[in-house]
Amino acid sequence: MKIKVCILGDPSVGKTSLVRHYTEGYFKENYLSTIGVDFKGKTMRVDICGQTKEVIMTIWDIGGQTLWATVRSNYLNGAQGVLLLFDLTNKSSLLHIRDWYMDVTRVLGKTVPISIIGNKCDLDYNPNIEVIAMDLTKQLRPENPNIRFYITSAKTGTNMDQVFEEISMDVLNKIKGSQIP
Ligand code: G3D
Ligand code: MG
Repeated sequence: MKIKVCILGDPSVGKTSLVRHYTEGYFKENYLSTIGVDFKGKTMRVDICGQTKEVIMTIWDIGGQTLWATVRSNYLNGAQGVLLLFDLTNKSSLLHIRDWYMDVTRVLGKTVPISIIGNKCDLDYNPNIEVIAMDLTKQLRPENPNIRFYITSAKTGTNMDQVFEEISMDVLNKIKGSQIP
């Protein structure tokens, strides 16, 4: 079984770093800025109804430039889970999360499991930004019950596994739920 997860957010918030650290197991400075789309896969074993199944999560890392708006629509198609990333040290990247959210729901035309992620928690940041992000998550929950909020560090790996494991479980549960007649 294969699932598709897209990661979106402003430039430089750490999308490529988070995906690479998770799928390749290390953090490296100076990645080339993502142009277009980068695909990464991760195979996981999950327990579905008492059976261990292999699930391949494909993570699509889409460049954040507005220039890529149409590319974004095309590549978001069929996304079963979405990670919206912002930088805890950059308030405007959080303020854009609502726009990213609207974009995603407009393109997909339905709600899918979404996680809002404040990245770079290894750096000093104003704790207020976390409060604002949690508020936003709460505001969106009535229309999307499968919305979560995390803080992560692509550098140290804090909460990284949890983010990817939980979004894949949410996606799988949603698939399972829709298969019940
Ligand atoms: P993007 O894919 O969202 O555009 P990148 O972002 O993954 O290219 O990361 C942008 C910059 O932030 C990179 O720095 C990267 O090393 C840094 N970065 C990403 N995640 C973290 C994190 O969790 N903690 C810290 N401290 N830095 C992070 P450079 O200097 O290479 O541009
Ligand atoms: Mg990138």
